[in-house]
Amino acid sequence: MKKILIINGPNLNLLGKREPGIYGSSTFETYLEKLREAYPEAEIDYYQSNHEGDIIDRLHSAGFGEADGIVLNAGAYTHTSVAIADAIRAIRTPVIEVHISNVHQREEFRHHSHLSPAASGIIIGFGLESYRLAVESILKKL
Ligand code: CA2
Repeated sequence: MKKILIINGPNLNLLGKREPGIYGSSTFETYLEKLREAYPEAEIDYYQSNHEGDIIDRLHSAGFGEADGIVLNAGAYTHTSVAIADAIRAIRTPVIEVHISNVHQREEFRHHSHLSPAASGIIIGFGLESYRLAVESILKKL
């Protein structure tokens, strides 16, 4: 069974609770249940942290064999974190960068990602569906 790890970064624990106009009204936990039902052939693990170093530690622990693919929404660290970009480069497991909103329709500071050059692929702007598309891409590739 293919193992996929989804990592969500800062503030994404608030999904479904605040700003539904941008991020939708579903909690990630509810969405994850549906995702797991849609892909019974995959083991989908989930990790969320508001802390940069914890995200890096999880990338390291999953990135040398534990996971076949990682789906990462690093939240605002996307636009600031050279350290997460280095971690993506350091591990063996391919990382797909995802964003719920279309960051290119938003403020200028969200247009740049430190992570994109290190990621295997990028999926942006499809709402929570971005995660499913990333899972699909990992399963198709393997
Ligand atoms: O669109 C995305 O997925 C983002 O990664 C979300 C980040 C933002 O900083 C990026 O530019 C784009 C913010 C996540 C905040 O999530 C919230 C969810 C509900 C309520 C408040 C914040």
